Amino acid sequence: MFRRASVRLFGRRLSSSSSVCDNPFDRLTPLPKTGCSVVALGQPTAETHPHLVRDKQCIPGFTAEELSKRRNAFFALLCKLEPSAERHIAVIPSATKVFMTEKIPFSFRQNSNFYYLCGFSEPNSVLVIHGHKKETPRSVLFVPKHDPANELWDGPRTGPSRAVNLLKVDEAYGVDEVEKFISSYPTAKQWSQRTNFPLVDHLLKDSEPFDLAIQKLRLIKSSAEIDVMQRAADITCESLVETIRSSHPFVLESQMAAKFEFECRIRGAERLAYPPVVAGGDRANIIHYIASNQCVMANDMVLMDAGAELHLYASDVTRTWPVNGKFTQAQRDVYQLLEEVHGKLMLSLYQFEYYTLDDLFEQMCLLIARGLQELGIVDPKLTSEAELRQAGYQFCPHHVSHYLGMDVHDTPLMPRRMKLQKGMVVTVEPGIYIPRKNAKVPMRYRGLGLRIEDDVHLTRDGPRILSAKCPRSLLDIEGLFK
Ligand SMILES: [Mn+2]
Repeated sequence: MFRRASVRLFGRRLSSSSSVCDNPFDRLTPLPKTGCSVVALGQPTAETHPHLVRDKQCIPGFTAEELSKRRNAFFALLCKLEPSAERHIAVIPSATKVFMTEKIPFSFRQNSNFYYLCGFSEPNSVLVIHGHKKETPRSVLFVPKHDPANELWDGPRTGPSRAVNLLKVDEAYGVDEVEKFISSYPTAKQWSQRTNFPLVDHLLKDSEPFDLAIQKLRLIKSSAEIDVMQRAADITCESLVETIRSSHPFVLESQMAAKFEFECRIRGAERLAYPPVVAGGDRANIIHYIASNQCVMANDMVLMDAGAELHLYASDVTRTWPVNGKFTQAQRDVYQLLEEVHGKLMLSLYQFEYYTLDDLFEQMCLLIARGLQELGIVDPKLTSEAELRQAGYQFCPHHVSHYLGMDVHDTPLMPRRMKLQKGMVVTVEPGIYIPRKNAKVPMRYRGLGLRIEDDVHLTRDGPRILSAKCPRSLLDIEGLFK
């Protein structure tokens, strides 16, 4: 932006080679020859945003073929769920625009199911997948039509015909035609998702939710999805490292939250995947502490649970560290125990096919209780596993894991008591929480709250930690301050 010396301001003379397409990415990825003559759509394309969408992809990270395979697999699952029905019609609404205050929208995030199945990025749209159970289903997209007055404010819309070209759905129409399409559709088993899209809700009174089918699909990630999730995790890890390094006694939680978000966004994340928890000292014992408005005392640790979202895929990482760069002996005792628990859970994941997430949770509770017995925090007389698990649970009120994907708590209908499978991404997040008011434990441990959380891809060769780039061991964390 600042390197073209011949550009003068106030319209006097612009260098002949400068253009509105001049951007900081052109040194990384040359813009195509057609440059500015390419029509901008309502979402990035390989032509207009080559730094986001690679050749052969229709949306960042994914090809139209992959999206089409997802739709076919989704339809096949619906047919399997209701084999007696000859025809099926599934209506998948997009997210709608939500307003913060008069005419001021919240920044838009597409509905995950809708985007997973078709990749369309605009609000107020509907995807319909329909057909006979013995045939390949057809996909019809209903999207906002071109409207110069609206596009003046909100930017270009893709419109029906270009949506077909870009996303390779079978047909597309203006969204005002969806009602006619659905009401004139022959008798079929109807599937939909509960939504705040009134149009779709009143048309589909007899429909059944398709959530189970879509979540079954989304639970197992493709290699393209893993690529995006790996990049999201890398962004998170690099940003966490920068945030840890920049912390110091009396740092404000809000400064660390801002630092983290800044580091994520300059690395390409569109937003954070969830409001981060940045909790100094005893506040780490409030599991969903998101106020982040306090100052962290010199000898306190900070617990930070945060993740970048990249191309609608989440990462979710937690680290706990002393803001002065050196663990006290009490912090060290508990941190080392937690690190060991984390390590043992990761070892179990080498045989993930024999375990469920609930099994891992029970393991965590037992390991925490045994470790805390050694520290004189849990009653040494407890010996039965059931008693110990119960005692451990008192120090970690949350689960040790959830599935991760486009949503942070991804595919929530998939039970945590099902055996783990290749292709899943799960978090591993043991924690130990000792609120200051817990008068039953030795004074030096009161007010400590710790969690270590990583994102783990389960592969044929065992667990692969997507968030490995962020140091986890006590020594490595202290090393970040040297
Ligand atoms: Mn988590």
